[in-house]
Amino acid sequence: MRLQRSDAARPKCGHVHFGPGAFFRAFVAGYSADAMAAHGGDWGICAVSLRSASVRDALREQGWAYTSVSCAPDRSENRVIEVIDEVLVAPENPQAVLARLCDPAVKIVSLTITEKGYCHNPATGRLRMEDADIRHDLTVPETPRTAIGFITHALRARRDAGVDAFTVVSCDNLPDNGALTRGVVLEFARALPFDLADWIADNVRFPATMVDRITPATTQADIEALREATGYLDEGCVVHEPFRQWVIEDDFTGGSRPAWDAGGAQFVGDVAPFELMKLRCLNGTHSAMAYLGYLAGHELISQVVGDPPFASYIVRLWTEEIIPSLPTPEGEDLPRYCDALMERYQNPSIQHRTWQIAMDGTQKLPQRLLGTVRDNLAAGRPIGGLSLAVAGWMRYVGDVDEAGAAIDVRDPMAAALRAASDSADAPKDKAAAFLAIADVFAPELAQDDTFRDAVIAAYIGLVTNGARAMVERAG
Ligand code: CS2
Repeated sequence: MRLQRSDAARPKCGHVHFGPGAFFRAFVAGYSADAMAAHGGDWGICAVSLRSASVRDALREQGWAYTSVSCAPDRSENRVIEVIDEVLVAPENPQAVLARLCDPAVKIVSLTITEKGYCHNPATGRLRMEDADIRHDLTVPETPRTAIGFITHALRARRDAGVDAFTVVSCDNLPDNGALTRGVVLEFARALPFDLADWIADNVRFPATMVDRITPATTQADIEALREATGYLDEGCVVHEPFRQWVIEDDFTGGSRPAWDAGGAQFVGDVAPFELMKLRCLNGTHSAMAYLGYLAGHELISQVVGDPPFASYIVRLWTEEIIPSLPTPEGEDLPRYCDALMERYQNPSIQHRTWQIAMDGTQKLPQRLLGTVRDNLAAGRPIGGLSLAVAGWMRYVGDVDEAGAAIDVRDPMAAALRAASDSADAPKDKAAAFLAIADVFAPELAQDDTFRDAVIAAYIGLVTNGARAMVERAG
């Protein structure tokens, strides 16, 4: 038997979301369910996939309902979420997506499209005008391919029809994600032959957010375990930790938004300190563990932190290099935040693969590790642990692990990484070739002697001694 949606009344659609993957279903949709359970409202969600049809195909027969499985170390809880109205697959019917975005009832457009979905240069935050999909979207407005193209063309249609703008809510792990999204949308709008950018600048709100819930990709084993426990088949289920935190800048067009605070979302004036805390403490150590842990043969994050030298390395990264770089957000205590993080990483019920987190490193490194390095260099603080993580990334994207087996490197810049790796033989020259990738390393950083020396030495150390030995030294 397949999971079926209940007969409860369906909210009308007021929200379009790009990126219907596991994180959206475990996070944004859950908060919307809480908001509507507490206060009603027509905040049903039209979810849009920019590529694959798999989520649509999994959810359609279930009336778009699915199970959110919350896994604590010792127990799990299932909750059926019924807030999705439909899932559109953009490449199959881009006009349907545009039509939905132009519906005056739609007040919110949110995004979990991952870092690369913004088509920006990770080192500068600027839109990559040379991106093939952006070029397409600039010239063929009827059938956009990117979220940026859909949003901007829909905003133009709304303006022309005299319909109010929607609010654009980025929920990706990018620094100042609201301003970044606004920046790329405005750059895109300025490159169009319509007078649109000023209207967007004046009328569209792009609140910043900090999002947090560890949600590994759903596996077949998760689907089977849920079937065992419930008796129904749910191919759209998501498995995540109990913890969640959503901090949102309270800046919405006409104040129109779901009461996400009913589920505990925090509406604040300034998200930046929260975002910095989360990106550097959580995502920074996640990436460090992904590269170095994978190289040392660990498949899961819980195994990485279960290996004592890794646990001490991570604690040392927090206490000596990351926490000193951060302002304390209101209501937070940074050492306690990191203690809680360690417990979250240890959760044995969360099967989070190092390989999954290692993906798309070129898009992640700047905000997760390099910003901290830059701040520490300016303040004369240590960077040894961070440099080892950066060198770990270089070693990882070099294609072979320590046992000589090929690594399946997934990155939109895979070709440039391969070219850098192939351009030299000696480890120190290879590391230098990676440092020369300007889309990742801003020139001031790549030319900083302290950083260069630390990364090159760590890279040579990794080649000579292996990841675990280097982590042991650093901890
Ligand atoms: C992870 C994040 O895959 C990754 O790169 O670091 O997805 C992480 O699990 C989330 O940001 C947690 O909120």
